[in-house]
Amino acid sequence: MSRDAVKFGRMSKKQRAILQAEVQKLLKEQRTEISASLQSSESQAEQPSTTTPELPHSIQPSTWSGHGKWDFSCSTRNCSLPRLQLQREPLVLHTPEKAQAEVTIRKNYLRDQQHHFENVRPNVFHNIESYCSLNFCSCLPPECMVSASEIELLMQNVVFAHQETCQFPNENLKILRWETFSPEQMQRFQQKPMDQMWDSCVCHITDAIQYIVEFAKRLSGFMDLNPNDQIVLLKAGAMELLLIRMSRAFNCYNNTVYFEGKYAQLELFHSLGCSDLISSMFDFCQSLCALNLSEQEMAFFSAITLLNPGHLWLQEKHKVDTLYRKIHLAFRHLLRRTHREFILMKLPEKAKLSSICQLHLEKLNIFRQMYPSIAWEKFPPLYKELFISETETS
Ligand code: CFG
Repeated sequence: MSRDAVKFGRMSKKQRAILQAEVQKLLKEQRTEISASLQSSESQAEQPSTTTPELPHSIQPSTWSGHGKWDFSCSTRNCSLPRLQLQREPLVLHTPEKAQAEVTIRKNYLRDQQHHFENVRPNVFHNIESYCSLNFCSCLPPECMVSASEIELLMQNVVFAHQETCQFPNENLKILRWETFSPEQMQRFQQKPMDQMWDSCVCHITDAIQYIVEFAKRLSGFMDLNPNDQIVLLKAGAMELLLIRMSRAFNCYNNTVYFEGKYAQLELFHSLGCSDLISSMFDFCQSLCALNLSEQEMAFFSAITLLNPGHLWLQEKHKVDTLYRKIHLAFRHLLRRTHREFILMKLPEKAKLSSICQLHLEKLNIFRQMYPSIAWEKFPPLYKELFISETETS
């Protein structure tokens, strides 16, 4: 059976031609819209000193009440804006003075690092030697050889991108670590109707993904990729990065994850009707937690997971490949410096991450068959754009 036959079923040639033309038109429209918006936010990102960083609403100070609780309303709820383009208008995070102060601190930090790097001679020797050997191992083609200072800047870029978009400070998550839901509270979640539980989870997931899109946009080189490739990488990587990030909100000692104000055991998600998916997510977080990754390592693991040059649909694979290699090199340099090179062998395999994401797509499809209108009308546009195939979004 041909692919088209699977996609379109039995229909006349004429009917099929009409349908295919419609699908093509929709595909084209959607791609144009997404790429236009990714580009428009690119131009905003070009003036970091005059605009505040654009981050989702939920990062605003009011969301974290200071008592270790978040506001459970979903920023993506009933909002027509959040899609891959993120917000078109930058959201004001802090007062302009505070934002300016942050920019200054960051600039000074970068300048100091650069100064230190260029002027402390013994260090330079040491570093160059180490960069050279790493460059050599990574087998970069000569045109992609990276200078020591480029690696250093890349290292800072990846770490900053993560820090600035990590959604919750680690300290806040740690404070709440031992606050778990009571059996009665658990029961209340478990008795929720399936569609309602899906709805809130999808909403929280989409919120988190907005930060991931922002992380991608802040990675140097990502916005220089062609718009098709940016979308391909995000479609494939958003869920993977969410899983990696979720391990920050996972307590491996009692197997709980942060969910709506407290840490929840896997049984709490019972009414979603996908215990195999949830338990593989928990297992994944458990295995990642065992590595005790620092925030820097988490940042790099996220970046190399996102910039996977192996995707079938990439148009400029070589560009992604070069970026991937450079970031991998910077990662190895960081690990060498901190004597943590062994973790490279222990990081979860790509196949593990993709199989969980595949399972998510399968469960979503089952849910959509059960509640077609809910998935369609209530799920945030960004979630649909990422996880519901383009040919189905008509
Ligand atoms: C860590 C925790 C959260 C989101 C992201 C929002 C959440 C959802 C499953 C767990 C990236 O790291 C994250 C959680 N979160 C922020 C909230 O619960 C929340 C809000 O406004 N009030 O609370 O979403 N947790 C979460 C889904 C697990 Si799942 C169904 C995939 C096992």
